[in-house]
Amino acid sequence: MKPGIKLLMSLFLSLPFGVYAQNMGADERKSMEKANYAGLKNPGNGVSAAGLNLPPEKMQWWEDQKFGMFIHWGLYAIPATGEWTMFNQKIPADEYAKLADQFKPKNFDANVWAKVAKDAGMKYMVMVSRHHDGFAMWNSAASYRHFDSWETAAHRDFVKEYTNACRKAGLKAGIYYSPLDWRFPGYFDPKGLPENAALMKKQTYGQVEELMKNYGKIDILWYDGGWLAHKGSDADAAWFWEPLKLNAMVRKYQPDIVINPRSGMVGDFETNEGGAAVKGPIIPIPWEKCLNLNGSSWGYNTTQNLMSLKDIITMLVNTVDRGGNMLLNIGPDPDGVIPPAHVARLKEVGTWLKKYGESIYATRPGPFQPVDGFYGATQKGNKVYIHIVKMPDGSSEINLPQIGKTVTSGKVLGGMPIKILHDQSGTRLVLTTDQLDPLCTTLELNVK
Ligand code: H79
Repeated sequence: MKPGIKLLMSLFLSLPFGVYAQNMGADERKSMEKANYAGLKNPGNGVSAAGLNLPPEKMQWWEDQKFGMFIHWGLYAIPATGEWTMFNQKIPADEYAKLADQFKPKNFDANVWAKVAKDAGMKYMVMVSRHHDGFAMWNSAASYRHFDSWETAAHRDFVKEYTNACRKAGLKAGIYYSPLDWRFPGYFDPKGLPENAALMKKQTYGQVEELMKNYGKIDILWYDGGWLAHKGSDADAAWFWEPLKLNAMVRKYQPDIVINPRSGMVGDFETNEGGAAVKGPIIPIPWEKCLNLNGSSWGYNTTQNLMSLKDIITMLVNTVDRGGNMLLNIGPDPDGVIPPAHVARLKEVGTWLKKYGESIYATRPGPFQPVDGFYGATQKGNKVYIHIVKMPDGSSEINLPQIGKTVTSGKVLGGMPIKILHDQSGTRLVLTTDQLDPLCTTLELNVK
């Protein structure tokens, strides 16, 4: 083999997977999406059209964020049994609508939410503008039967207050929107009740347009519930919602907005929902884990299953080490207040990130593949960061495989040097037991 070709080949082989993934073309991405990645539901499913998805270079800022705040807040905060209360308890729409008379939060302040997010080390927010119950949290002319926070007791535009607060705090602003609306019988029987279903669709187009047009630059559009008749996938319902048409309209107002995959159109990123552990190899396409800080439900719930700090940090590093962002949900109470215990827990996360954020933000996964239940890695420039979520009992060493790079030195991030030994199988990192952190031992390595 010619030396030039050999050099090229070895360069290619030594490229960490994550870096390679960032540079791949649309076709390559599509075939990767079709692969079966742990935790991702139907990756790559949905309709697509040239130019409707963002090119990889326009996704870099999103991939840099790593940690965001999801907010589920609406009428369902009042019964405090979760955002599916209307459906689960079979409450008729007229009955449920009465909650709007009581929804008059005195202590809601979006700037406080933004501060809680910032103090937690979060870089973006995604607020539910309208969940499946149909109640719009803004001044929505397109709302069916004026079911919105402007034309009811609250008389406030929460989307406006929220988007303003995001920008003031320097946080990226995301909006969650549910295409489906349980108030429409046509949702449950679109073929039998096509006129009613068409009304629902008209509302969706009108409301998405309002959200994209009236609130300045929106960074993320997070659809959820593009199903029909309460079955199937979002992609199965694409014949009805016509997501290519819907999102072409979105791009007219917000050309660079990052769109999730739940409108029935292939998304700019993939989603992994729920509290299940993140496992498996690096996922080389943009993806996001979303889950609840209070495991009871997304909306405010008086039943508490608050995640421990250890669980949050483990979830975050397991996600980031596999190339994902983590969107952690809070459910403020009917008055708009985030429960104090939740604020305190988020603050602890922020304290951890102040110290170890360098190993998280703006990194890419690799060059070492994660080992489930043990460690994973991120990289940035000539630095590699190792997150040890659990050292095997009695051990204080890691054997890293060969990667075609040399680890020249290493230390506990912000702490003391560690011992590094090289042999044919790879690199051995030897720590002293007092260098082990039960929360997450984070190492910083220099590589060449
Ligand atoms: O907003 C939060 C939840 O309320 C919402 N997504 C997060 C972000 C959500 N709730 N449930 N789900 C997502 C999954 C629900 C799936 C099912 Fe079905 C609904 C199973 C049966 C009914 C989907 C629709 C699959 C079949 C029909």
